[in-house]
Amino acid sequence: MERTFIMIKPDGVQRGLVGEVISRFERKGFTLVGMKLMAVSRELAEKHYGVHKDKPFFAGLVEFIISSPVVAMVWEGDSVVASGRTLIGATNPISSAPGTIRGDFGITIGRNLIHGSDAIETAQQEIKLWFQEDELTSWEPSNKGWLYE
Ligand code: IDP
Ligand code: MG
Repeated sequence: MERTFIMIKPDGVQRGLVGEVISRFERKGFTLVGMKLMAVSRELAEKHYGVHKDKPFFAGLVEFIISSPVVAMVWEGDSVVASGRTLIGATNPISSAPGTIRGDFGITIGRNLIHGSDAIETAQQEIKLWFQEDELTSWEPSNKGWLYE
């Protein structure tokens, strides 16, 4: 089963949207296998966004991510990486489709509420970066037969 790393950023937590985000992944049918509220270290934030280290927004992005707690999660399900990105919406919330998390709740790119892994390989790296193996729990949802044929 595929897994993806989802993080509710400081703006999502501060704006009281944790339940809203979890609810959207739950009602889609995905399975939560790990979750923690945490203060992010500068080292972790820099590693997580390492691919953007030469971009002009990198320093501000890192400051933002470490400024207030985030909720880190791992979700599981068929095609959850791509589908998670669809639920989240385009990077810039002003042009994210209505019905997506960013489209419904965000305005500017630097406060776009949520992170989701962009590929299966990235997801595996990010899950390893953010979670210890024993912080993830595999379990069989009792409604699985009603979600998958
Ligand atoms: P993604 O989160 O949709 O994958 P990326 O291009 O990987 O988007 O950028 C990572 C994060 O960096 C974005 O979610 C956003 O918070 C921030 N970011 C990207 N581009 C800009 C920008 O032009 N100004 C400010 N922040 C940006
Ligand atoms: Mg990205």
